[in-house]
Amino acid sequence: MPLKLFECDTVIPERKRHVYVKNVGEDTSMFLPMANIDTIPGSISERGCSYCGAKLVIGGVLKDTIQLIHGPVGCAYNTWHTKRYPSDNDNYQLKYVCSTDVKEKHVIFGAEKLLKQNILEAFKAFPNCKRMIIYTTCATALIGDDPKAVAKDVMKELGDVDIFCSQCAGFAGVSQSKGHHVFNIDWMNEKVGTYEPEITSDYTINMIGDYNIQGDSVVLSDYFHRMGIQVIAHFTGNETYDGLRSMHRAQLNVVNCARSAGYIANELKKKYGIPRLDVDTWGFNYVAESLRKVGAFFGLENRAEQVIAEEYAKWEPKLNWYKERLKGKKLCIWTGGPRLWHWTKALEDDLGMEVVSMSSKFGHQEDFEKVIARGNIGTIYIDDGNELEFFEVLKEKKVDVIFTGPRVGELVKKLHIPYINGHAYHNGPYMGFEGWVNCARDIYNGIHSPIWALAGKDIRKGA
Ligand code: CFM
Repeated sequence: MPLKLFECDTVIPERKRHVYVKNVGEDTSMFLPMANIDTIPGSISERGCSYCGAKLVIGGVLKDTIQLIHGPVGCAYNTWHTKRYPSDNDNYQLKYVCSTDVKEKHVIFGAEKLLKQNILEAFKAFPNCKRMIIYTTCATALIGDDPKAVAKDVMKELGDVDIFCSQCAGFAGVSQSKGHHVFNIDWMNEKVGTYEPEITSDYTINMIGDYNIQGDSVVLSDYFHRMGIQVIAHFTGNETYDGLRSMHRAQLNVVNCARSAGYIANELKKKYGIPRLDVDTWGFNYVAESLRKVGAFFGLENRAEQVIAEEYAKWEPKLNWYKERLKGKKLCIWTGGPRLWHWTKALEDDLGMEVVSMSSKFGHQEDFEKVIARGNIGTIYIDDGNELEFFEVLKEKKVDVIFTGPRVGELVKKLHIPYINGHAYHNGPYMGFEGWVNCARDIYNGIHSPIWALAGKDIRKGA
C-alpha cells in the first residue's frame, strides 16, 4: 500500500516512505512511515549513534558510578555536560567522565593494557566510587578488545568493586535506539538479581524509562511516596548502580519511555513475573490517569485521588492562565520518538494547542502507530527528518513554536521561530502537574519574547 505522501519539492524519492500525512477516515495502521532503518547517505539526519544511546541516555545517568569511555577521547565529548540529568548527590555524573584516550598505536597494538591501567587509575582518583561502567566505542570494538575480561581481572584484584561493560559500539545499529536495547538486555542478564534492597513498604514498583531530566524523577517519586509506594529502582533517573541491581524485587514495573526501556520491563516480566504497566508522565490528564492506574493495581485508589486533588488545587489555576493564552497556537514536535505520542494530546487537551508536524529521530513502527493514533488529521509525520524537510514543513504550515533540540532549534531561531528544548527542557522539570505548568510557561515565554518584535523579518508572516 503506498503512503499518502506529503507532496513537497524536497522529499526525494528515497525519503518518500518516511513521510506521511494523515487523512480523514483512514486506517492509519496501513500507512506507517518506514522507521528504524538506515539513514539515507547524504541526509542530514539528527540521529545519535548506538554508543550514545547506551551512555548518554541510560548508563550515564547513574549518580554513583564511574563512567569510563574506552575509545578515542572525542567519544567522551558527547558525554560531558551535554545532558541535564541532575542528582541529589551533588551531580557527580554531570561533572566527571573518564576516557582511555585511545591513540593510533593502541589501534595497532591493542588497548587492553591501557584499559586496565585506566580502570585502576579511575578507582584511585574517586576512592568513594566502587562502581563503574565501561563503554566500548567504534575503535575499540573494531580492534577486538575484550573489556569484560579486563573488568573481571580488576574485580578479582581489587575485591570491593563492581563493573558493568556496555558493549555497544557506535556502529552497532542505525541509531541510539540500539544502544538502549543492548544496555537493557545486558544489564538484565548480568546485574539484575545480584543485590538485595531494603523493602520498606507493602507496595513496591520500578519506575522505568525516566531519566530525571531537570528533576523529573524527583517529581514522580514524590507522588509515589505520598501514595505509600516504595520505588525500588528508577531506571535510571537519580539512581544508583546497586539500585538497578535490585529491580527483581518490585511488584510492578511502571513504564514511561517504552522505547528506551520497554525491553527491560519485558525481561523482568519473563524472568520474574513482574507485570508491566505503561503510563504517560507529562500533562495533567495523563498524569492523573497514570496515578489512578498505579493506585488501582495496589488497591490504593483513594490515595491516588488525594494526590491528584492536591495537585490540581495547587497547579490547575496556573495551567489555565497559560491555556487561555496558548489556545490555538500551532507547534511541531521534532524529538526522539516517544515524546511525540506522549506530548501531542497533552499539549492539545491541557493547553488547547495544535500539533501540525511530528518528526521522530529513531522511533520504531510501534511508536508511529501510537503517534498517528493520537495525532491529528493533516499533521505531517516524519521518520528521521532532515533539515530540508523541516524547512518544507515550515513553508507549508504556520508554526508558532517548535519542540526540538538545540541543533535544529538554533536553525529555526534564525527563521525567527522560537523553540523549546524538547530533550533537556528549558526550565524543567516538565513531568507531573507542576512540570506541565513549567512547560506551558516556557512555551508562553518563547512565543511572547520581546525579541521577536525587534527581530523584524518573520518568515511565518511572509515578511
Ligand atoms: Fe525515551 Fe528519553 Fe525519548 Fe530517549 Fe532521547 Fe531523551 Fe528523546 Mo532526547 S529516553 S526516547 S533517546 S524519552 S535523549 S530522555 S529527549 S531523543 S524522545
